[in-house]
Amino acid sequence: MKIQCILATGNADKVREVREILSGRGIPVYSTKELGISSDPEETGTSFEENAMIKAEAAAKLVMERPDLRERFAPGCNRTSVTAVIADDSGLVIDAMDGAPGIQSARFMGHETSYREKMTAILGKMRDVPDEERSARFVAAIAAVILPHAESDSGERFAVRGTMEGRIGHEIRGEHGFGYDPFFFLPEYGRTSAELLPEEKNRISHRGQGIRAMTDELIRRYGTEN
Ligand code: ITT
Repeated sequence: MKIQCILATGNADKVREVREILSGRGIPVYSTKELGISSDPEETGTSFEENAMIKAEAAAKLVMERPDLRERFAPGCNRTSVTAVIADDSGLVIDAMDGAPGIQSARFMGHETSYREKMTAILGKMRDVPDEERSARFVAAIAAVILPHAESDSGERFAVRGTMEGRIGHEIRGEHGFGYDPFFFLPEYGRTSAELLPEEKNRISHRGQGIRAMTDELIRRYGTEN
């Protein structure tokens, strides 16, 4: 079956990265924004996976409520294509801070606070922490809700996870990426993830791994590469 994805996010950087990662696999990705859907459900889960599923389910519900989108992405009688509404819940887990900011990464110190301020505050807190105790990882859970093909079909759902290990550096460096990338140091590259080129980051990142695992799972369940 032909596979297509609707990416449920309000974060334009995630849309850009997911498109870059999926280009080449022939799977079209539509963002909720370009479909005219805006969903920002409360992230009440206690894990990345739960929150990713909350976002995917909320967006899938909105797609099914819009007659034009339902007809386009979940036509009752068409079994030649399958639409996965996918969502990413991600964040930075710092061991020396007991896993913070974790699932609170976007909300940490408030949405209005810039990432430069958030990173500066964390660097201050960790001033005396030696390198061997500065371990951290980016985590991305990618959840999928498969839109039903018929009234009786309840739609499958599942989630996968990707991680990228590194450590908190001592300064803010680099112009690429977004969020916490400029102080996330990758010892084997001698650079922060904001100093990697986009294709280098996508090759090793939590999101790259998560989206590739999700793509493999979709192809395994629903068909061949398009
Ligand atoms: P949506 O919920 O609409 O997808 P969001 O930005 O609110 O967008 P999250 O709740 O998943 O997304 O928060 C993820 C935060 O984790 C993100 O805003 C960054 O602060 C951080 N983060 C995740 N992936 C990152 C990456 O690749 N590089 C740097 N920071 C990242």
